[in-house]
Amino acid sequence: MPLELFLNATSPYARIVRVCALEKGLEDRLILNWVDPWADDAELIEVNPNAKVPALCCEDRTSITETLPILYYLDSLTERPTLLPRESLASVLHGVGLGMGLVDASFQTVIARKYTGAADADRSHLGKRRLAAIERILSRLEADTVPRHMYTEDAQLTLDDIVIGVALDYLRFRMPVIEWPLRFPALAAWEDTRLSRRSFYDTRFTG
Ligand SMILES: N[C@@H](CCC(=O)N[C@@H](CS)C(=O)NCC(=O)O)C(=O)O
Repeated sequence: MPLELFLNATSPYARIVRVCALEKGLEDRLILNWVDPWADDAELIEVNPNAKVPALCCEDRTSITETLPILYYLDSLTERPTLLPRESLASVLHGVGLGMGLVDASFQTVIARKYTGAADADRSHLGKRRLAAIERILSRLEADTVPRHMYTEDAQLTLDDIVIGVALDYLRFRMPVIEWPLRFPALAAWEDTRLSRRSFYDTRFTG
């Protein structure tokens, strides 16, 4: 059986997994099962009782839920390229943590706005904390001296490049008024070439 990824098109979490699968050269071993996680899809719930995407069915039909364990598993499937190089593990995971934090704060903001209205969501105690977290993480990423790979065709990306890259794209897609590229020039220069990378282009957010 091939690997089976449950996903939807606008999920930043699922996109991170897809980019990683492409970077690992796993596309021929992977089938994509498009589902609506909000529709109580029985097949998804069977694989993930938490009813969230992404969820992965492995070749032996073991299911793995949650983005980071899925990424860890995908990275283990081939030795090269590795998304988690041992020699720079701490700095890669530093970026992965910040990027996942940015995804979480942005996605929760988008969902809260959708279900309770933007004004109420953003004025709530939790809403203010989420927006403040987005600002602080962007500032930290801008100031970070950690070297990241440019998205040129021959670069070997690591997991931090992928998670932070998708997080920034998600903000641009769902929260454009933040205008982060205008306010954080180092990040903007870094991400400038991202869509020339096939894994990012083929999985770009649309709609
Ligand atoms: N902690 C999870 C978050 C995944 C998540 O929230 N996925 C969203 C789509 S972007 C979802 O499926 N939401 C459906 C729901 O919350 O019921 C992960 O890291 O994978």
